[in-house]
Amino acid sequence: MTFYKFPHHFLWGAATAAYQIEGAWNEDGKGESIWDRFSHTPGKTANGDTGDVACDHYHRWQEDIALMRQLGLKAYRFSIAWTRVLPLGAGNVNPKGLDFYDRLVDALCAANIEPFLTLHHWDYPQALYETGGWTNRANLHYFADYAALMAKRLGDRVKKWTTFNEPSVIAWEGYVSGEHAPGEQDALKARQVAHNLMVAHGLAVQAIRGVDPDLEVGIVLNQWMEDAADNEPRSIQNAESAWNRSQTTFLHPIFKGHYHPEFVAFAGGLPEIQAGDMALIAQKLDFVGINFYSRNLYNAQGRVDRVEGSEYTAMGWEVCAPALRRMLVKINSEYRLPPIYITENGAAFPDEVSPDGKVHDPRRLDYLKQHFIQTRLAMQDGVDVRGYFVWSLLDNFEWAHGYSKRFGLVRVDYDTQKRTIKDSGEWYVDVIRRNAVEE
Ligand code: IFM
Repeated sequence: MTFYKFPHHFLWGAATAAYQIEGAWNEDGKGESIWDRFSHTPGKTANGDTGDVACDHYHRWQEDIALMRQLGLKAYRFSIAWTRVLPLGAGNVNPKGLDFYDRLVDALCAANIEPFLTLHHWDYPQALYETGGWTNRANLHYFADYAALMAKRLGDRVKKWTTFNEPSVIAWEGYVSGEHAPGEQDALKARQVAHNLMVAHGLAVQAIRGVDPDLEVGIVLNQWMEDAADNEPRSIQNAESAWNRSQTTFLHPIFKGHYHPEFVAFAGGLPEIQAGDMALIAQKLDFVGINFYSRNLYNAQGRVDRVEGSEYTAMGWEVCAPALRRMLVKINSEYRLPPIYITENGAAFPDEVSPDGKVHDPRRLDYLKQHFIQTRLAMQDGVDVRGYFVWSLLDNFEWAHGYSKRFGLVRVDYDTQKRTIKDSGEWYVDVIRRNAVEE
């Protein structure tokens, strides 16, 4: 039996995002987001599912905080629905929206759970989209205004702020594959969106620090590992090029101040960059959030579709925890990084409620255990990881997959909104209590 002890102040938490759990899509003055519009468009999501009700967290947040307490969470990562506080994305503020997050943060603090806030987790204001969205430079300043508004209101209690969740998904799924809102398919536009998101990130970092220089600001990037299947030079080269093309997109500009040449070649050239952009993007951050789920594997011929002998989650993602350690060590050696938080990690599996009323989810439990262990090993390798947020607290709306994929530590019955802590959640209680994982 090996015992993996974590440092004293390690921040164990769970994560969610507004559109995936809140529901109340048009209540109390909330404005329309691109995800409201997209999910209401026939054919865009599995089963026509929408986030209209989701986990009804907007009405059940107290019950959900009670669950967080039961789990013993030290921190909770959540996002603000931009259009709940600024229905049109800019201009008139909706006091009821601000009050909602105010109450939520108060209750988290009262429960001794540290709030860890994401400003934008994909639910972009429809009204701003109609004025050019992320491709309109003027709109980037509205994101900074929104950041300042939230920092003024919550900055006395929320100390850790992130600007964007997974900008790559916003750009590529939203503007290349079109599988996410707003559902466009225009690679050149996507490249510009990716760059403009970085500019908006830089403006928001300044805006938050303008409100209070002591607030800690970061961004959340999703990083996959790109592994070589063997020692063949071609396999190694294929993995390395894949990394340079797709995993450096945001790490490079943020931590080196320029785009990786292989990313630029892959994207068909540089986006339009204005004077001062790169310095704005490369501002020093207080921490970086890393989301990790899986890896890609390459042999001499190219990407391996299905890895023989490997387990796959319901998302079709290979389970490979050692890839998390390799990825952390790689980014740590290639960039001068601030402290890292694993801001998302978890797995979707087709859970069932057993006759005993419980959800026995040994595969999710094992997935988490292996990833916690690999993180601890990466820390021993010198990577400064300060905390870990399991994705997700609750089963929730998994974007284009609707409610068909369950990631939660807590099961949600969408007919009754009943919450049931799964075995993985019960196990997590113990991990947090002992601040250790045992294998
Ligand atoms: O549900 C998403 C989340 O919104 C962003 N990161 C990946 C998760 C699982 O796909």
